[in-house]
Order: sequence, then structure tokens, then C-alpha cells
Amino acid sequence: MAKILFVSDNFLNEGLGIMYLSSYLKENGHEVDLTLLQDFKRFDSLIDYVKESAPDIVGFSVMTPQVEQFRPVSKMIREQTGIPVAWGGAHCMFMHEEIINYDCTDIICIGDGEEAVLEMMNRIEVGEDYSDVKNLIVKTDEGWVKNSMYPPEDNLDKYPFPDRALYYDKYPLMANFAVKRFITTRGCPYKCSYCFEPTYFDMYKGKGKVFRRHSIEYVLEEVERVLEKYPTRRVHFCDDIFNLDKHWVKEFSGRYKKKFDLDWSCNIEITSLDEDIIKAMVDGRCRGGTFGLECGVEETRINMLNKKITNARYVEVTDMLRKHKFNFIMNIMFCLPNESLEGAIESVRFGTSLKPYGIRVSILKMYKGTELANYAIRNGLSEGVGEFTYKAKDIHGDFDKIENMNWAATMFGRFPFCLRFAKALLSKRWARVLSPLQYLNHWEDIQFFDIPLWQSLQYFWSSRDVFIGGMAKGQEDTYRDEDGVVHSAKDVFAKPTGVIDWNAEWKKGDTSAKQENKDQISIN
Ligand code: B12
Ligand code: SF4
Repeated sequence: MAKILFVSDNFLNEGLGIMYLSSYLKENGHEVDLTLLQDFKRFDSLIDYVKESAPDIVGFSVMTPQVEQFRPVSKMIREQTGIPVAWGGAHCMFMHEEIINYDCTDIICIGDGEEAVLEMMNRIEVGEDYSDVKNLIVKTDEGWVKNSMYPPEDNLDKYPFPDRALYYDKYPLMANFAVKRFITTRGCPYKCSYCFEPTYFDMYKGKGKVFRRHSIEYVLEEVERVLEKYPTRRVHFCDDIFNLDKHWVKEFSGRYKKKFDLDWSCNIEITSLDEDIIKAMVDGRCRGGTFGLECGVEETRINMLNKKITNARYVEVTDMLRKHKFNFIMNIMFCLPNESLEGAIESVRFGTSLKPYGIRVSILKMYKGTELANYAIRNGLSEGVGEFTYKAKDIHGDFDKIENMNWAATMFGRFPFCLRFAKALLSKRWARVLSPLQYLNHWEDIQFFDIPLWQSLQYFWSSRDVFIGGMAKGQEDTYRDEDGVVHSAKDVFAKPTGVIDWNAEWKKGDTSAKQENKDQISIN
């Protein structure tokens, strides 16, 4: 038996990836532990915890915004305990070469993790070298070794149900939370230029089927087991796109309804929806879904964001959704390269005309390695490069006004007549004082997901640092512009408040925080 300790940040980022790995490892005789940084105020106590847990590996599941927190923590753990640190998750697939340069990990997992982590733990158990395990990039005495990939596992049902007890036994607030998340697929066949999914797809190119799905039986049984064990008011499928594969979704909806007396929701996609499938989903107790509009200007959406959906199609499908009382929340991104204030207002105007239940706003982050970042560089639409992102060039000088959409888009969504004054409102210096209106989003979410008010307050209070800092906390990135001048990104991204600055804590004790020279990678 070998042991892995997963370290994550807070319970809002409950990771199905970690849960899948945990159940697979436990099924194969290994031990798994989990702790969250929110439980610790100081490094020392975290280190004490790690030493007491005494794992063979400490694992982090990483999205790009979490790097700022996880990097110093990983490095500290490695230095103070000598236990090897492994990173997996979306950030690793995009930016594994950069991770090597952080000098805070020994193992980086790309692609799906189940087979790789199990093989690594099996080898650790018998004291064998694991530097040639597929899907892993491993630090050795001779440098880093990048191994080839396992073909994507076609039979996802082979994996046991995600190990929710890993989180829920330790954090009752999560166990009792009204919404339980499930994921039925891996991969997405679309190629939106700002998204991580095309990278995941390319990584597996030629190695097998990338878009895969659990069987209906598996999903229904997983839901059943969760409902038996944990109080639940809403089942939410967080697949990138739940409605791909019409036959699966239709059959699933019918069978779900027969089995459970509970509503569900999911993430949807517009191109593959038709009246037949919407009706089947609603009949099957689907109460709503979220989808990306991303930009209301058709040409930008289709040509720059590579989201090949026309305005006419959005109108047609949202008419059907409303007809069948399918509530939908729509995501829109702002501060796109070359976006003007008029363009941003058009996004909200068009979005609002579709009469959504709510609008979710984000300020675009052009992650390195995405096609959008490459497009912006090629077309002179990027004016600075940060560690993780490229900064879109503010060609029209409107970004400071457009950022007000953070609060204003929700208001326009609720009161579309205000759109008449949008330009004047967004341009006012005092407009920022209205920013707390963005918390209306949380209110809409509470209603959309049918979360009891007392529970929302309890949840909010327990994670106030994250909410108040914004979900984008930790996404601070400094930018070098074309003249090499370094700027803070404070004005682009939400500023964290009231959270422990792990990076600063780290630097206090260890000035070697600066990047070191990149190691050589050899390919296996
Ligand atoms: C559910 C979800 C969430 C949930 C839960 C997040 C979580 N920790 O899982 C919530 C709602 C909290 C969330 C939040 C955000 N998310 Co999100 N989310 C997803 C989503 C849709 C599914 C994740 C999932 O469960 N996948 C299924 C599991 C099985 O796969 P997995 O997590 O990749 O894990 C496997 C491997 O990666 C590996 N692995 C994972 N961890 C580890 C660890 C070790 C040690 C090893 C060895 C292997 C390993 O093994 C696992 C099993 O095969 C993904 C899209 C996607 N399809 O993955 C986006 C995604 C991960 N999210 C993304 C983003 C951008 C965000 C937000 C920043 C959005 C926002 N603007 O607020 C925030 C992050 C906030 C923050 N500050 O931390 C991006 C990440 C891109 C990036 N560069 O990192 C993704 C990829 C979406 C996208 N298409 O671009 N998200
Ligand atoms: S449809 Fe969604 S998940 Fe798929 S590539 Fe586009 S943004 Fe990414």
C-alpha cells in the first residue's frame, strides 16, 4: 500500500478529479488523504499536518488561478518534508513546461490521471522507479523525463464512483450542501479559441476517442448512491456540454424521471439542441442550464472566438427554451481584444434580448497556449505578456468602462430599459461604487439552484474570503508591455482581499522564490 495526500484550497473548488483518483486508488489498495488550505493559518501547521499524514506523495489538482497559492505551498512542503509533490489538472495540460520552471514539483500529470497515478503508486509500493510511467513528466537526477500518453480510456464505467466521502466526511458543510455536482463526460469536440478543451483534444490526437461518456446506468446509480447518503436538492451535471449525443440525453432524461423525485440542471450547448431534446429534458425534470454566448457581436464570436453559432441560431433556440420553461443562464466575456464600449454594450443588448434567467460576466483571460492568445499575438491585439496570460490590447481605450459590466450586465439583464443609458452609466467615474451589485449574481444562483437561504448564508460566511475576493482571486498576473515595462494587473482582474497571501508568506521565509533556470526535458 502507498499513500497520497491531496492538498486543495477551499471547499468551493470541490474536485471531482481528486474524487475519481481517490476511489480508483482505494479500490486498488492504496490510501488517500485530503486537506484544504482554508484549514490552516500558518505554513508550520500545514507542514505538521503533512508530516503526521506521512504520505508517499503530496498531490495538487491545479487550475491556472490556483497556481499563485499552490506554488509556494508545494515548494515549502517539498523542501520541509522531502516528500515528492505531484501536480495534475487543467493547468498542467496547458503549461507543463512553465511548471517545470516553478521548481516546486517532482511529477506533473497530463491528460487523465487514473492509470498514471495508479501505476505510480503501485511502483512506489514495491520501491520501483516510476519515471517512465505514461502521462507523467517526472524529475530525475538526469533532468525531466516526459513520457508518452496512455490512449484515452474508452470505458469510463471501469472507474468506481467518485469518492465523495474523502471531502464530505471531513467537511459536513459540503456533505449537506443542497447542490451536488456530477460529470458524465470527458472532453469536448468543439474548438472555441479561448478554451482549454482543444488542448486536451490535441494531446490525445490519434490515440483514440477523446469525447467519452459514462453509461446511463452508471450515472443513475451514482446519483442514487449520493441521494441515499447526502441531503440533496439539486443534481447538477457540470459536463462542459451535457446535451451532446441526443439519444443518450433523451433516454437518460426519461429514466431519471422514473427513478428520482428531484430536479436537475446542466451546462448546455446551442448548436445541437432542438425542440425534441429540450422537451425530453424538461419532461425528465431538467429545470435549466447555462451556456456561453461569450460575445453578442456575431462576427467576433464566430471569427475570433471560433464559436460557430449565429445570432439567428441563439434566437431560435432560446425561443424554444423559454417556450418549454427551461431556465437558462448565459455567460458573456468582456475586454476581448479590440472590443469597444459599443461592442460590449451590444453583447449585453443582444444577450438581454434573449431573455435569460441571468447573465454571468467574466473579464477575458487569454491563457497562454490557447488559439485566442496566438491570434491576438499574430494580429497585434496583445499588449503585454504575463506569466499565465496575454493582456488584450485596449485599442479603443474603453476597458476601464467595459469592466463596469461586472456589475452592470446583471442590472441590464434585470432592467433592460437601463440599456438606453448604458454608455453614460458605464463611462462615469463613480460607476465603480455600484460594483457590489455584482453580488446579485449570487442571489440569482441561489434561486436557480434552489439553495435554501439559510444554507447560502452559511456557505457564504464559511467561504467569505473567496467570495469577497472574487472567484478570480489568485489570478493576479503582472504584465510586461511592448517596451518591457512591468504593470500590475490589478485593474484587469479582481483584487483579492482578506485571504492569506501564500506567496508573500513564502517569500518572507525563502527568498529563492524567483524562477530558476529551466531544466532540460527529455522525451521518452
Ligand atoms: C467542475 C469545474 C469547476 C468546479 C470545480 C473545480 C474542480 N476543482 O474540479 C468549479 C465551479 C469550482 C470551477 C471553478 C473554476 N473553473 Co472550472 N471547471 C470545471 C470543469 C467543467 C470540470 C472539472 C472536472 O470535474 N473534470 C472531470 C475530472 C475527472 O477531470 P480533471 O479535473 O481534469 O481531473 C483528471 C486529471 O486532470 C487528473 N488530475 C486532476 N488532479 C490531479 C492531481 C494529481 C496530483 C494528479 C497526478 C492528477 C490529477 O486526473 C483526473 C482524473 O482523470 C472543467 C472543464 C473540464 N472538462 O475539465 C472546468 C475547468 C477546470 N475550469 C476552469 C476555470 C477557468 C475555472 C474558473 C477560473 C472559472 C472562473 N472564472 O471562475 C474557476 C476557478 C476558480 C478558482 N479561483 O479556483 C478551466 C481551467 C483552465 C485552466 N487554465 O486551468 C476549465 C478547464 C474549463 C475550461 N474549459 O477552460 N470549475
Ligand atoms: S464548447 Fe465550451 S468546453 Fe467546448 S471548446 Fe467551446 S468553450 Fe470549451
